Amino acid sequence: MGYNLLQGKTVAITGAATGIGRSIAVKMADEGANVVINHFPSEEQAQLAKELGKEIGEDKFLAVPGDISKPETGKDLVAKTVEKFGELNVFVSNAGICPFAEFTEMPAETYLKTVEINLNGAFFSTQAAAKQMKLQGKGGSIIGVSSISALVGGGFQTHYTPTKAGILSLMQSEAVALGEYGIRCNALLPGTIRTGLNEEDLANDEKRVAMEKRVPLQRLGVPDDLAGPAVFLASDMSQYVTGAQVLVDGGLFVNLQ
Ligand code: RM4
Repeated sequence: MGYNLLQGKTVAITGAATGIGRSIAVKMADEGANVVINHFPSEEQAQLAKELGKEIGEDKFLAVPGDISKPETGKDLVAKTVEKFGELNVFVSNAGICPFAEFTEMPAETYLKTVEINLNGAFFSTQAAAKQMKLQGKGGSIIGVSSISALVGGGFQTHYTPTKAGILSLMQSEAVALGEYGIRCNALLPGTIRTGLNEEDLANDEKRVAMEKRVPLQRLGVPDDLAGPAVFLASDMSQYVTGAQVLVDGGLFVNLQ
């Protein structure tokens, strides 16, 4: 059991049927929060969401399917959150894709889909969350899951890294726009975390071992490594923190060896 850091709070998390979003959902529930998740509308994701609901407890959980790239999805997620739990206190914009691709051969569709889901999805869903929090007049916390890729390049991620840099910048601007309402906006910057996003990429043992060797903590991250920092940014423990970026990368960024 946690420390009740989110007791009585209601959180909504996008892309949370798997990976980092799922780990954040479990930890926030453990800290006493009601948890609402968005997930891509597919049978597989719906089943994973159902299993998550059983783990968290149906009375504290709601799954709302929807394509996060569409403006109406964020609005629907917020509306259903308020309908079941009465308010929204924390919003985690986590949904994202990273189909690794060679730059010069990348189809336009790959670039456009990545921007639409990662950046447009973050903009529209956090806009809907902020509107609700502003209406409630009780402040709130918005967390954008950016990435170490906001700070460094990726040879097969020319479509993806700009979206992660955009999410970092979005949190900085939302922090300025929403400060007067007591709504804090911060970015989480995961390093190389083993999730479905990079399962194929890290299946290459040579690349995986090379990545592990570059990390001062001498291991790649796992989704649970993001849960604690997310709870910190969601809770009153970070009451004077807004517009900030929290690197969760085992020291990878500072190790240029
Ligand atoms: C991160 C970073 C990792 C990669 C994931 C998909 O931003 O680049 O190395 O595995 O994206």
